[in-house]
Amino acid sequence: MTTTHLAEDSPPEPSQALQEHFDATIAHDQRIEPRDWMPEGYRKTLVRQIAQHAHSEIIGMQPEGEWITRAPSLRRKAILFAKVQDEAGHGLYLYSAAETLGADRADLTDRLIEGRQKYSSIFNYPTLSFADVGVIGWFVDGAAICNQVPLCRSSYGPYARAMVRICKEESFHQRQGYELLMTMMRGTESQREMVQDAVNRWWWPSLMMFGPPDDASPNSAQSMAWKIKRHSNDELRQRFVDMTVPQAEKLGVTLPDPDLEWNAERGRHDFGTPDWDELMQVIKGGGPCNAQRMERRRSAHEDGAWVREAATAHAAKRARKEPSA
Ligand code: FAQ
Repeated sequence: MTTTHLAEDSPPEPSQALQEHFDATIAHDQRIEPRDWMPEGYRKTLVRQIAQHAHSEIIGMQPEGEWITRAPSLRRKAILFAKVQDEAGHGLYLYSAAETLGADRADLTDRLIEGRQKYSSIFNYPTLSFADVGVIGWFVDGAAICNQVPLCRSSYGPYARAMVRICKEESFHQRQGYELLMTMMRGTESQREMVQDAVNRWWWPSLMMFGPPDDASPNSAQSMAWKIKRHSNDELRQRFVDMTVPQAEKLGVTLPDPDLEWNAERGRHDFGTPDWDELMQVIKGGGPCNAQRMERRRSAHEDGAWVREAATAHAAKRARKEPSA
């Protein structure tokens, strides 16, 4: 097999055999691994999605993190600490997965803090009460599970394998959120009101997490053909609604959608339309907390510069001492 270089700055033309091997691997539901040839568009799409996902986990530490010092008991503080730490871990697995595609972690971080790469819209909403911590676990981790369990079968091996562990932890996060809300619902009237208020504020943004509707999703068709994404944005949104409605009934809260009702013919719930203009506004940086989230991320990155410098110096010293290590 040979490849032909057309120009210095253009990638080599793939041989037909390489393309056919890639197509057959996808068609047979086998995994593409870092050593395999892959089309440049496939690699770029993966770096885009995995980086956005990693950034979301890292920025996603902020809304709940704000409550660590204000958690109402030592037990709740320890649980929240562990959850936020898990999110940092998820970000690190995902940056590692992006590195297997040739991306550079420092460059990805620069792209985030310079606003050149996105992170999930959901993390641009404020956490106004401790009930928000429970609702984030229930809705946001619940939505993440619906979206990410199918990614465990994504065609790119390192991403799919990272998702297995991440999904296990997200399931635990969702349960802790629901358990917290159950506890609050068994409490005082004002605690029940706090839960309902948090549900009202987080429901629609959670539906928006799945992305724009299918007919306005420019990336879905190609990502699904490559089996990076296994289901469309609307299909996953529907699954989330169907999963969450009985949980809301059990909890004793009302989901804030007058159009939400069971459709016996479809065997699924009908529901109202999210405010897509709001989603676009938040994605473009105009959400309630975008500026604050980015400012905190930038200052955390600057504050951590000395750690990165020390770690690099230490690694260089070790390499000089143990050249084969
Ligand atoms: N927010 O053509 P599509 C979590 C962008 S992790 C911001 O449909 P695609 C854990 C999209 O990037 C949550 N941007 O795009 C946790 C694209 O822009 P581009 C993150 C959005 O990629 C829990 C454009 O709009 N999860 O929650 C959003 O096929 C609790 C057009 O959209 C993942 O990243 C949005 N909501 O589908 C942490 C999962 N939606 O790049 C802490 C993996 C769309 O062309 C606490 N990602 N955009 O300029 C995915 O499944 C997909 O990337 C989608 C978007 C479904 C998010």
